[in-house]
Order: sequence, then C-alpha cells, then structure tokens
Amino acid sequence: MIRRYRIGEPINTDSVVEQIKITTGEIPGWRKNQETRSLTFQLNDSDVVYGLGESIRGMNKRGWIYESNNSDDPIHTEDKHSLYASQNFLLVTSPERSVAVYIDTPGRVCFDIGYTAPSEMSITFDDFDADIYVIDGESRLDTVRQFRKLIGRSYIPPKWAFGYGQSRWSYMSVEEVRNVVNTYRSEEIPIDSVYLDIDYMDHYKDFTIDEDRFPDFADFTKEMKDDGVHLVPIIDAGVKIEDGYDVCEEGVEKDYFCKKENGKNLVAAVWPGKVYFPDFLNADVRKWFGNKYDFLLSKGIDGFWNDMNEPAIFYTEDHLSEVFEKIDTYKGRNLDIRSFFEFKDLVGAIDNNPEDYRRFYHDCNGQKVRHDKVHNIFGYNMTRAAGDAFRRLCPNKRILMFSRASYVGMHRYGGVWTGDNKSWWSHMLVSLKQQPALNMCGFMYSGSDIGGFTGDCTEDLMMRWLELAMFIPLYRNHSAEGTRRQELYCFGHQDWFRNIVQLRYALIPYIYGEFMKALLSDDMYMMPLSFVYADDKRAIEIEDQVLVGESVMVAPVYLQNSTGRSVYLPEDMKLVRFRSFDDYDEEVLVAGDHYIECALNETIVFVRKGHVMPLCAPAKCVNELDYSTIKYICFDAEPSEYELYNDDGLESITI
Ligand code: MIG
Repeated sequence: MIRRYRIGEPINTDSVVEQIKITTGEIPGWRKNQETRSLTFQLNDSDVVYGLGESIRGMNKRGWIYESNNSDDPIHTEDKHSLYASQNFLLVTSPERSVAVYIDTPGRVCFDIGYTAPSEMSITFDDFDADIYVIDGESRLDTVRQFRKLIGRSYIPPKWAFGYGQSRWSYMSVEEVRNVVNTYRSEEIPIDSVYLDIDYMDHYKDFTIDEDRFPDFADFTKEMKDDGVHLVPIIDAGVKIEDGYDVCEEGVEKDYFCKKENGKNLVAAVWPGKVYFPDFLNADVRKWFGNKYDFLLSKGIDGFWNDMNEPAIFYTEDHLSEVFEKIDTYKGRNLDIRSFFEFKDLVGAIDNNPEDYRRFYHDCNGQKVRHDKVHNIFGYNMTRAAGDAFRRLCPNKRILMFSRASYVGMHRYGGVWTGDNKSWWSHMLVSLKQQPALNMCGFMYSGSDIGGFTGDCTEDLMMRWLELAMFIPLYRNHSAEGTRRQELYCFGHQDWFRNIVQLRYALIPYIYGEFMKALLSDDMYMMPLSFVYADDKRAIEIEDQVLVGESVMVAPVYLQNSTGRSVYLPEDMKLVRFRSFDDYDEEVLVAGDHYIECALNETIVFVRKGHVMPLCAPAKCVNELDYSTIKYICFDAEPSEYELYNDDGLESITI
C-alpha cells in the first residue's frame, strides 16, 4: 500500500507516474519537526536499511549520513556523503516489516541513518517542501515492486549494450579506435562497443566532430558497425560560448540558457572554457537540445553517455573575478596559519562551488527557480531531453543512453554509470554493492568503470574486476587520461582475459534474459541475499555476495593476492568454477560456510538449489551469439523448468 503526504509546496519532479491522492494529517511512523525541517523515524535493532541507489558504503545504509546533492567529486572515499546521484528511496526491513519511504523533492536532502542516534533515522531538508510516499509491503520485494510501479518502467537498453565495452579518455583519432578494435579482434577478445570521450569533438563542442582526427564520421561509424562495434560518443552539459557555433547561437537567440538574477545568461566554464547551461528544466529547451542528438544519430550512432550534468562547474565568470580580486588583497602580506589556508582555498574551492549553484535560475513552467532548489534534477532532465528525442526521432529503435548525474524518474530515460572511481580494490566491491540499491530505485542498466577510472590498474585488479562484474549490465572498461593503459591486451595474460570476456558472452542469454524479466515486472535483477533468505540471520548481514536473477548467487574475490574466499551458502547450491566457457567444474555444496579456492583466472558462480543457468557458445559480439548452442547448467541432475527470455534486442518495447 502506498500513501502520499505533502509537506510545503514541492516543485514537481515528474519522478512518479501514478497519481496518488494526498493524504492529510500526520505521517504514520514519522515525527515531523518544522523547526529543524526534519522527519524522524524509529529504527529497531533488527532493522536493515536499504536504498539510496548510487551511494558510498554498504548495502545496509545504517551508521552514516548520506546527502542527496549531486556532486562531481572524483574521490569516492568512505568519509564522503554524496556521489553524482540523488535517489531518495529507503527501505527499512526486518523479519517483521518491509516499509519504505520515497522523498520526492529536487533540492538537497540529508539522511542521517543511525549516525547521530543509532536507533533513529532522520531526514533533513534544505527546503521543507516534499512529496513523501510511504510504502508498506508484504515482503522486501513486494515493497520495491510497489515503488517501481509508482515511478514507471525502467529504460530498456539495446542488447549489444550487455557486451564488453572499451573506453578511455580519450581515443584521439580514427586510427587509434581502429587499432583498439583490430587488436581485440585479433586477440579474439569479444567486444561490442568503443566509447568516444571528449576529444572526438571539435574543441569540446557538443554535437560537433573534429574533422581532422575523425574525418568521414558516418563512414567510420559504418565501418565499425560492420565489424560488430558500436561507437558511443559522450555529450557534456555545457555548451561552448563561441560565435558561429550553431548550438550556442540558437540557444542565445531562443533564450534557452540558464540566467543569473539580472536576467543575463550565466557564464560558467568547463572543458571548452566558457559555456552556457541549457535550461533543461524547461520543456521547450529539452525538445530543442534533444533534437540535437540527431546530428550523431543520422551518422549511424546508436548510443551516448551524458557527462558533467550535475552540472560540474570549473568556475563561473563572476566567481572567478571575485577570486582574483581577493587574491590581490593577500599580496605582500605575511600569511599565517589562517590567512594562508584562506588564500589557498580561494583557488582550491573554486570548482563545483556551492555559491555558484545559487547564482543562476531556471524557468520551470513559467516560474523562476534558483538552481540550488532543483539542483538534483538537472542531469535527469538532460537525459530526459535525449530520451524523449529518441522516442520522437527513432521510435522503433533502442538507443543506448546512460548518464552520470541522476534522480529517480531519469530511470525511464536512461541508465547510469557511477562516475570517477579509482583503480582500488575497495572500489571494486563498492561497485557490486551499488547494484541492488540502484535496482530498487529503478536504475536497472548501470555499472562502474571496470579497472577503475583514475589511478593505475594492475593486471590482477582488472581480472578480478571483470570477474566481479560478470553479471553487471554495463560491462565497460574505462580509464582516465594519464593513467596506465588498461585495454585488456596491455597486460600479460591475453588468454585469461579472452576466457573471462568470452564467459561473459556465454552468460548473456542468462544476463539479458533475467535483466529483462526483472525490468518488465518491476522486479530486482541484483538483490541482497535477504530478499530471498529473509529469515536467515547470516544471509541478512552479508555485504559481499549478491543474488542475480532467479538462479544465481555471486561471491567474487575482491582482495588483492587472495586465492579464494569464504562464502556463506544459505541453502545447498552448486558451485560452478569456470576457467573458460567450456572448461569448468561443478560441485554441489551443502548449506553453510565454505572456503572456496578461486585462482586469478577463475570465475566462481553459484547455481541455486532447484535452479538452472543457461550458457551458450561465445561470439565476437552479442549480435552473433547463437542461441541454438545453449546448454543448461542445472542444480539437479534432472533439469527443472526455466523460462528463457529473449528478443531481438534492438527494437523498442512499448507495452
Ligand atoms: O571530469 O570526459 O566521469 O568518465 O572520462 C572529467 C572526461 C570529465 C568525467 C567522466 C569521465 C570522463 C571525463 N569526464
């Protein structure tokens, strides 16, 4: 059952699709405090709190403060409070209850989940305006399903988006991309996509191509596609300010950019230097910007990633000049402990400065709204602009789309990737824990940069990460400029990498099928063990094993130099130890604790009691997978029933 309550006068986010009448009066179970602008909820000792989508720390969110405040912060350490996303859904579970709350408000929200007082969860608002949805379900899954129904069906990617993707900031030319693809092909490591980062553009201008380095782009896109490879260009939120650049000139002429208090266009800066921000909160602007994707669609592109849409701001013109003025006042002074750090922070705190988010305004249905009040739905609306455009421009075709910033509601238009992680073993585990939380919030197509974005990746980290991400929908290796190259052929054991990626392809009938089944029924694709083993105390506490679809449990190795790990089995399961798609052992293990050996080149998968996992022969790309080669790995000697979902993976589904 879902009840909706309203506090103040929230700005509509369009995050829900079902109209629910507002219930007046107190919110049962919650204490409202107008003075502190907060809501408080009592937690029982046995409660586990799930949710908040893309965030740091564990699957059980108890014991920390999380903030919905979309942030371009590339240091995802445990002491942080926000990442790039705001997904304000919390699920409180115990053997006795499964209650959830969804806080629909586009501004900053703070979730203190047993941090200040261990048995209290309090939610504090910058502006006390929100729609509060309280959901009571029969089970964890039932509560999630009700929420997912409320927010509408998730975005469906093309099937090729489940294949291996190779990315790097940046492949600088047609020759470099060709070389990457050719090397994957000659090493016989499957690949479906290559990502184009900012340098494919002409001076970082959205919807342009650098003609010198990427000449005859449509021909090149075709050449790649003929070889089974989709090129996926990046689109940034800021539009370069430049005379003669059509996107900039049109936007100025139509008055489509975000404005300052005085009505002048805000001048901010990102990659291209000075930029304007399209006012994505305005429907006309969304339509206009969305149509621009046609520049690339018409050249054969069928996938995009939307970046820097928190929005990330290096500086605003106004703030920068203030900083320069202030710096002058420090000239010739004897800088001491205070003044030195003030001075240092003047420049150090210039990017993504909270002040800057209060310097500009949006036009929301004729209402002038200061940016910080709607900050968390900016990226959502950029991706919505694209998603709506795809439905207009190519209604029958699925287009790959994922975004860095997000808010609930965006899940209907695209997926997410989790931003600038590091080549750290700890970040590999975080990437697994984020998956169930993302699924709860409607984000089904998602993943993290495999191998880590910044920092130098080692061969063992890359191998373990590819194994850990084996069932994660977005399977993309991405890394930053200046880091050690981490294309799979850059390391020593090509044969091992080939085996791992081929296994991914062999599992795509299961991965894609289970993903789609879950998506179409508002179900979870990846879930904490407690979703199935609800009364098993041990299972409820597990943070490093996850269920995938109806048949599989994963328990990957995530520590450097480990040759195995402890695994807890809530019931009897079959261990399948893969060295490659056709070289594996199977062993039925009884419920309980096990130490499982797992060499660096092995992927371990557990098939649940009474269940079945399909496996096919790999191919060089998803499109060439031959489902007639499917065989089934069964827990029992006698195969049980299994419904294998499949479709052509390209055509839109509009039921
Ligand atoms: O702040 O386009 O998260 O994936 O490679 C850097 C360059 C801007 C951030 C994205 C990252 C991408 C990078 N971008």
